[in-house]
Amino acid sequence: MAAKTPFYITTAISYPNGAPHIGHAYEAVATDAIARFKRLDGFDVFFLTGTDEHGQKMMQTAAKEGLTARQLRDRNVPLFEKMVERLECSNDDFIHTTEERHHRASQAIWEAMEKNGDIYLSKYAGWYSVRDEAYYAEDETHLNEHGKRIATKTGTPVEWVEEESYFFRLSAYRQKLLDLYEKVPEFVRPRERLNEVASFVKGGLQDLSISRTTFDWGVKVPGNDKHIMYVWVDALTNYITAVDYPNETEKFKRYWPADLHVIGKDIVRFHAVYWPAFLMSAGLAVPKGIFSHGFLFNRGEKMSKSTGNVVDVFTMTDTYGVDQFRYFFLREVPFGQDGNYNHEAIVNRINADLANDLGNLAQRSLSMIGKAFGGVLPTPGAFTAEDQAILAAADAMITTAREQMKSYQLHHVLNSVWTVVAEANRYFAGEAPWAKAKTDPERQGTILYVTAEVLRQVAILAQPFVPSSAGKLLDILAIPAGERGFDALGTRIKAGTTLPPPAPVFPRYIEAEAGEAAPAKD
Ligand code: ME8
Repeated sequence: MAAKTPFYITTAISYPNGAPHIGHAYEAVATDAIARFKRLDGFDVFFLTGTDEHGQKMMQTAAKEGLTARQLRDRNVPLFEKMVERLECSNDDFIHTTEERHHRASQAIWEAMEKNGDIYLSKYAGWYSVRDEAYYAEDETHLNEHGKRIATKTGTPVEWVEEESYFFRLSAYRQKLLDLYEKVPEFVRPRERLNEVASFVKGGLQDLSISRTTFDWGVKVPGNDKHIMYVWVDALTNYITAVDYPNETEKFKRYWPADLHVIGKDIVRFHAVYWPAFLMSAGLAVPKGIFSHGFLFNRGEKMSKSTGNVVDVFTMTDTYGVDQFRYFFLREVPFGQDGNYNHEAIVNRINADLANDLGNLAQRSLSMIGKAFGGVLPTPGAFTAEDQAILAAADAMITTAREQMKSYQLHHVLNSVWTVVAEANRYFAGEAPWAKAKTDPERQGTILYVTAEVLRQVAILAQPFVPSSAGKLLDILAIPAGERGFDALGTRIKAGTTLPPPAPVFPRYIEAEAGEAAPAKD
């Protein structure tokens, strides 16, 4: 067997200063869908997620709640672990930046940058937003109507900071970064995001303040205990900590540089400017790509912990079901753009696409095999033009999906698969196998065989997006565990196999009566 190609993929690491919100959940499921797709397509995937536990934001929230940063971390981090589990993410590791391995890696990259002459001690005087954990130049801020200074881009309050600080010579990386963007145009996707970053860098780069002296919640600067690293230096380093940096192990050599960092659009600058500059300085390879997804809005409103407008992820998945939640967001929101959601839109997708289009087709065709053929998948006769057309549409899905996946167009992949589901429904209705039971049982068997084969291919391709339900569908099609990868798409379902009794895969969402909670869907 040929050696598998490695594929290292990460989410951003979340700040656990509150409970996980829908933005965190969205990023986790989108990244998981890519990871699962690649695994099914024969790649050796390493998928990392985790929590970003240091920084002033954690300290500030903790203080407000009368806790220490560590107590806040201990309370909230398990919720993030529970979230990825609940969402059925297939991550291979979950990193905590408070771990010892991570402190070691952060100090090692610092030392490597220092050795390269890129770190110097000076004094910082300027604006800082704790909520964004970001420094802002004066012209990136303004006074609001209450006379309070805020960051113009994000609307968060900024405070004046004046203290001794280590600096990273970011200004020296302007041309190297521009060369990188030019040479690797897919370094940041979607393309507009790369253009924004490139024009920011073209405008000139200031050296970056990378340490603070006024608190101690973070990674200590090697050789100077008074200083704590700027949280973004340590946060970005998580991506190499998880592959054993600073040890050049087999794992490190195999997976670094990462293939893809999946992040939200608000943190592109940190990933596309600071991160490659740190890595170049430390003599390490830069990641192959960054994908910036959009923001989710509840009926058009931005949700965040700070504005208090958070829809609880656990309540949502209890209400709609995990696969239903995953399907909705990955299908509805063009990956890379902002998206809206509301109850009606979610229910509509669940009932139309999942329960009706796919669920009913599976239920009707497989229970007909049960009744008319004793649950044994019939051997097909000669294929008609209609059979060949629907089989060809199913066979073509993988090529289309791979192409769409090259630019991580998850919503297009789902759209292509569900277009075939719609065609299969038209085929089934047009061929009317129920009407052939008495007149032409062989033809009925062929139609049911073809339908089962299309369902098999659809289920295999749906696995990255709706893993449990697609798994159930493959179970009732009696597809063995070893035949669920994309390499099995080139084969045909085996006639003569005894199928288990079909169980419903996608239940309908039924509105609860007023005053009652809606039923859990899985
Ligand atoms: O930024 N919709 O953490 P974070 C979609 N710790 N995505 C959203 C979102 C929303 N409403 N709100 C946030 C951080 N996100 C840093 C990352 S990585 C080395 C350090 C996304 O908890 C956001 O864009 O504020 C980011 O990718 C992720 O959730 C974590 O956000």
